[in-house]
Amino acid sequence: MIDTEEFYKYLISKKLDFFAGVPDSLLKNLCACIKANTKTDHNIIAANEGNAIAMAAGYHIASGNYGVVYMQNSGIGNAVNPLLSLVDEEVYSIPMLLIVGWRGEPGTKDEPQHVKQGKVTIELFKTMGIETIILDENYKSQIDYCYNYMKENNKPIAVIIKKGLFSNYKIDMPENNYQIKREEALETILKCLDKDDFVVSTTGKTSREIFEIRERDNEEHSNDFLTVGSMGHTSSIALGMSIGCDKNIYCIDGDGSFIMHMGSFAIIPSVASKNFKYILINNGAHESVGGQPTVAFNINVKDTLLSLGFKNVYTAYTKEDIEKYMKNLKYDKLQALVVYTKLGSREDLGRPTISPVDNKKSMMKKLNK
Ligand SMILES: Cc1ncc(C[n+]2csc(CCOP(=O)(O)OP(=O)(O)O)c2C)c(N)n1
Repeated sequence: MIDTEEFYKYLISKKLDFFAGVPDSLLKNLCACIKANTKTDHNIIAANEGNAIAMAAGYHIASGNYGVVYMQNSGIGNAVNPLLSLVDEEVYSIPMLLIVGWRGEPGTKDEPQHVKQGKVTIELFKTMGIETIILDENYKSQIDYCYNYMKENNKPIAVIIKKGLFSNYKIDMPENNYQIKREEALETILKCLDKDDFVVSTTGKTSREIFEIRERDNEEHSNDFLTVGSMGHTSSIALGMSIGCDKNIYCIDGDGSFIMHMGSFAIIPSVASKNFKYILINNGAHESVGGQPTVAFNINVKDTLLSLGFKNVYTAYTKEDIEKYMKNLKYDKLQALVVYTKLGSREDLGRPTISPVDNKKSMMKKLNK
């Protein structure tokens, strides 16, 4: 195990003091330490991992220093384009240190959405010509090596982080004054749906909670598409479904996911049919992976959606608000509901026990009969 604070201090001693990235559960202690000790314009929680690569590139161009980008290996997909067409040695040749959480490491047990990504993580970097180092207790010499490598080669280099590598660091979950928890909001939303309504729910604890609510209530899972991976794409999956059938499709999104691929909301109003219903659970944080803040409380989500072409956007703070506005969402218009919730989830929250393929099959059977 590595002492998280000592590791952070070592990075700073090497002038590796500009951070950008998307939080990850394996990096939650490191992310908490970076956040607690770094000024805000030197730790940018990015919309997505590709943006973080681009910020580190810009920072290097302007300062000559090397940026540090942290991400879960799921984020490699978002990062590939700027890694290959911006920072690659055959393009602008820009060095940066990548810190990558290794979910789905072969030989360990992990969730289905991490298994393939975990298997190909090292190979993906190899294919991109990016050297990888699996970080361990000898981190000082490994970071020295990375530093010299960046200096000599003007290329990115990645350190890969195994589960449990970083010691605990106090995680300060941001507080807010909202009244209900995400799980209570989800229970209320699900109760308001008809048997014929379908749900596409976002990555992280939202889908886990929906799964458990259905289990507890002895309900089937075939109406819920639990988007276990592919963070940020829930709204586009729901859009495709709403075009592919005439059922009401309720997208239940999180603010981190909404922001990750916000561009999709420029497209949705231009094509969405009236059966596309959007619900955003806004807790202002990446709660599922350690509560790192998002910028969702700084932006006016309602006005943003209205300006993009949504006809009505309702704002809910209580169960009663949700019940009231869920009735309105049934009308044939492009509408959205933004539910403001506090942070926190059950300690004993489980994970879906049906496989993603079985989840999809049962939904397709129901939709196509
Ligand atoms: C591309 C990608 N980057 C990062 C992650 C790790 N991750 C899983 S859930 C999550 C947070 C989602 O935040 P939000 O949508 O606000 O939902 P909340 O957890 O607050 O309910 C993150 C960052 C991921 N799964 N995929």
